[in-house]
Amino acid sequence: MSRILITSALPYINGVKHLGNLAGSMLPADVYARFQRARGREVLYVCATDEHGTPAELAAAAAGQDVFTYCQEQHALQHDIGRAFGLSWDWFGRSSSPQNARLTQHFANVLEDRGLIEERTDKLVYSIDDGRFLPDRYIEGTCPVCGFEKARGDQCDNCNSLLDPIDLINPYSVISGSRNLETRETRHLYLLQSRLQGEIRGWLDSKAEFSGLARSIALKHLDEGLIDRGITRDLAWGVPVTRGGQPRTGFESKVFYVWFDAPIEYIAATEEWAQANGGDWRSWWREDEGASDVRYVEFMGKDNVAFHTVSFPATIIGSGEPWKTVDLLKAFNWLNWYGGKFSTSEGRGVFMDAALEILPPDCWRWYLTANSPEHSDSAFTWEQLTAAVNRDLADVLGNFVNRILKFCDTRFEGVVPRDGEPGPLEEKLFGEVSARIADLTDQFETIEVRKAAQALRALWVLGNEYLQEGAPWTAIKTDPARAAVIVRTAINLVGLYARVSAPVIPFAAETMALAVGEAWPPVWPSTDARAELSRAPAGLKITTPPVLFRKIEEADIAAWTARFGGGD
Ligand code: B3M
Ligand code: ZN
Repeated sequence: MSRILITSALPYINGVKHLGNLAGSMLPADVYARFQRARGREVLYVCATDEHGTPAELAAAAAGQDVFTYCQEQHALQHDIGRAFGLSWDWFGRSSSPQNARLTQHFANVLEDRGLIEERTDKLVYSIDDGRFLPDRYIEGTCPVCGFEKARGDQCDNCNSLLDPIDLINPYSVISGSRNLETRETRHLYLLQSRLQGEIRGWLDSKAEFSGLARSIALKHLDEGLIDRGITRDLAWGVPVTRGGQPRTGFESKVFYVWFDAPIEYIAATEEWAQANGGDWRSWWREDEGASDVRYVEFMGKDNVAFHTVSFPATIIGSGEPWKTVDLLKAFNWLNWYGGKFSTSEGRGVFMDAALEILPPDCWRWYLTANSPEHSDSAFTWEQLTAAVNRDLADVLGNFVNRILKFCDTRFEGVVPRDGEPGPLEEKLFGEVSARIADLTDQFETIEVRKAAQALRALWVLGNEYLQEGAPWTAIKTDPARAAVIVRTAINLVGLYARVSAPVIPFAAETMALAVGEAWPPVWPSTDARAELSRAPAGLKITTPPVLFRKIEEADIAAWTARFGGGD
């Protein structure tokens, strides 16, 4: 498999995302994409903003903007922040694109032609004063389960029960506050997932590579029995409902449900990318047009798994057309915030924009990778962040790099020395480095995020041990040739570290690469450490970058705790 398609769950448009969103989808997807590009594979990493649905309309209203302008601005903002974090999307699209509208309408039509979509009559809440239906979050009221007074139509944020708007006690319109509500009949399209039960289960059984978490969530839904799903809503903002290219009669004031069109945007974003870059999107998505040699990997938080193992497969498998489906679904647990959850609606936690105000992107990328909420929830703490930055990045990696480059600068005029031959200490190093590269490559290849971070750190540690044992600052007084070998080898280690660290800490990696004349973008090393550690030749002029990682101090933590909370 030389072509790899990567998607990360589409961040919702209603505001800058928090670190939990980053840690559980976009960041690991980016790390994997960077690794595979360095391996020489043809990678396409697409993502997009998820722009439809009631939360977008409500957030726009709260911002005093029309939803079109709101989405445009928020998309640009999320794009810029993602780039500042080093997210190397090949395309960051928008689910409100014309490409997505066309594809969404296409799928609905094909599914209906195959008898998998049916019009049904629903009883929904209608607001007489607002003159409209109140789907999902447009209605609030008292939770029938726990009595919480601000439960939303689709879910109670207090007890997490999934709700039906008509079950709310004492409901009111979120638009006007009006309680002058009644239930009215309205027609909606249903995707008959119950008929696809057997096919979806068979499909899931054929996917040996899903993470355990992803599989168990999918099986739970299949064991409970798939239910038919309403795929339209009484809303103005979204993909219009058509039949045969014309507005569908009786659906003129309705659109497709956001969760119907959002995953289709993975395909549409590829089409957006192709149109902007002259690529061929169908060769990535159609088995009959070349996609049979594509490996498709999805990254997402566990709350999105059901939509990707049941709903989206139902859409594309149900179409009967040869669409590419996911080969490996990597699901993540939650990154928690001091005993609670990060929360966009309550502004709790650290958000991506604020994060970059206080630390460089690599610090966050390393911390969130090393402490990934991969096999269980993980908890953000300022102490852990400090340990990751100060111990791993500053003391282990940064110290090694700065120490050896400085030593070369002061004792060898910044030129890689020529003298001496590798001895037993180098032989030992070559053996250890070879084994560590093999381990790291395996962990990245199988997307074991935390283990990859451990393997990477283990490689960094070897450099410090080597300098400690070799002690070039002593050798230079008695045996300059010996010191030269050590310096030459250690400078080559810097180049190697640039290459293997690049997926996780691309900014520092580039600085390291440039300092020692290593190629950029990086090429992944073989497991032949002897060869990989002789790339920087004698006579090469190196440069000494400023300190790679600044340490976090007590005063920083005090200021951040005051600003963001936590630590109490
Ligand atoms: N937008 C994630 C969320 O907002 C959702 C993912 C869509 S992936 C197609 O929770
Ligand atoms: Zn409740």
